[in-house]
Amino acid sequence: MKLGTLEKYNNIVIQMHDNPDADAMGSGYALYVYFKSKGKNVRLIYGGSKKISKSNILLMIKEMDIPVEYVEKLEKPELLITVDCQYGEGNVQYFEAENIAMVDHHNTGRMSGEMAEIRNHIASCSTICFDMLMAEGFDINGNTSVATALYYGLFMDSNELSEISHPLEYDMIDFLQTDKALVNRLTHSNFTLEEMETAGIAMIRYSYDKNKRLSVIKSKPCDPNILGLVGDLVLQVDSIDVCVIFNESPEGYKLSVRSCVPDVAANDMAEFLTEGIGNGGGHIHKAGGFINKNKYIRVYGDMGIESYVFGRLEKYYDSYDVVYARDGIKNITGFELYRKKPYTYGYVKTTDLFHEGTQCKVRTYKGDVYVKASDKTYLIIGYYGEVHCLDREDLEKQYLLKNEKFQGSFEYAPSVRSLIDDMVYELIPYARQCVYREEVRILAKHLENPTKVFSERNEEQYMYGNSDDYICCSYNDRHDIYLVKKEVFEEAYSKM
Ligand SMILES: [Mn+2]
Repeated sequence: MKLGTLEKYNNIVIQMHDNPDADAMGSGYALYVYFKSKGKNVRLIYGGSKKISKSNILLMIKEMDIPVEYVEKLEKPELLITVDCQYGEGNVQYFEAENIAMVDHHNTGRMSGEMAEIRNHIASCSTICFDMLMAEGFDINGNTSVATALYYGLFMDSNELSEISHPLEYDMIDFLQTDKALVNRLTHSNFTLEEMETAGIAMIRYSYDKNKRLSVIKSKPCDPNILGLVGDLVLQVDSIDVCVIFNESPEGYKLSVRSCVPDVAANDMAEFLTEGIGNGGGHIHKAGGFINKNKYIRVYGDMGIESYVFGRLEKYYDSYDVVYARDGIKNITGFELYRKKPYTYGYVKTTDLFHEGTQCKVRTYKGDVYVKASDKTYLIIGYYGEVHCLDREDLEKQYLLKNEKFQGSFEYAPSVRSLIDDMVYELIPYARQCVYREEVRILAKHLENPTKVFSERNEEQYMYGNSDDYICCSYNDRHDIYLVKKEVFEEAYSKM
């Protein structure tokens, strides 16, 4: 969905979920300002049984001058846009409307379409609104309140930015010019005394598994940010390596995962705990997730959430094999020989974008890569849009370079920013085609069980594959072990 396409409507109501949080407010306010700037008749509302009472949200409204209205009745608008929630869900009061649009990051099973923008791998709805406003060329930084509101929405939905992982979110943080003093004040009026007590009680009632060095904590309903706070504290305990903390809200269960050991990545565990019933993610040490109550009931009926979490965690620890690349593959039974099909990569000469010597940061779906521009330094764009750096000599040795323009499209287009003046460029328009020279032969096998592979280069972090995927190793080096997703494998390799 594009915001521009909604401009054909004149009477627009933006509705946040009941008892709006910072993310709903940031999203709603940003869209309000956008449609106002287009000369629309627009209102920002929420319904439900109670008016906002949380002090940080009240402060946000006052300081940013957000024209939010609490309504019980609503005259049928031409267009109703729900933000940080989806029309018809339990957490958003029902109002009639001629047309309905939605912007949300919760997983309810609904997909994006002409009137819906749903991206459930994004930490906050504010991030999605940021991206949509940027796509319309809207000057977000021209309005400090809007920039700050969007930032604070992401900040609060990601446990103070600790649970973010998507490059779009890093872009947003880099880009927004916020009122830092206000964010600081908001951060210091976040919890009530009652919530402090809730956090204390949650910690007293921990449960602990000595063998797994795992602690699970169920807290009473409270601000979701309490979860991250308690999780961070609990992880500092000497006998705890992994902590899952969760609580219930009217629409579902919010959870935070913390881990300080390489064999459990917090984001993996959060994904596993919410699989099929919600959404989870983050990075290896800190992650968060949300379980949708309707979906939970559909799948697990009246099973108590505690039994679910414990059962699911038990399954998580039992469910995977571990492969250390340093040990190599000793038994090749079941492995077959494959050849890599020719695949066209993109390559870019760094001095085509920047002056010799410029320090720059390449942002990709798989994290940031730092390089110094020089005539000899080239960037290669891989299968997923990930980028790595090579010098001219190695590039020519390994790849056949062509002059044709490289045409790839990725979920997140890799971009480069100069660290000197902060100029950002997309990489793809500068990229030309290249093909790997050598015939690559590998041994591969369908995984039987979900597997974690620790590569030789980085034993801090593992690759995770489920039983659909393939485990591969280089024909010439049995220590060069990696996992490939089924759909990629079938496209990239053929049996010999
Ligand atoms: Mn949200």
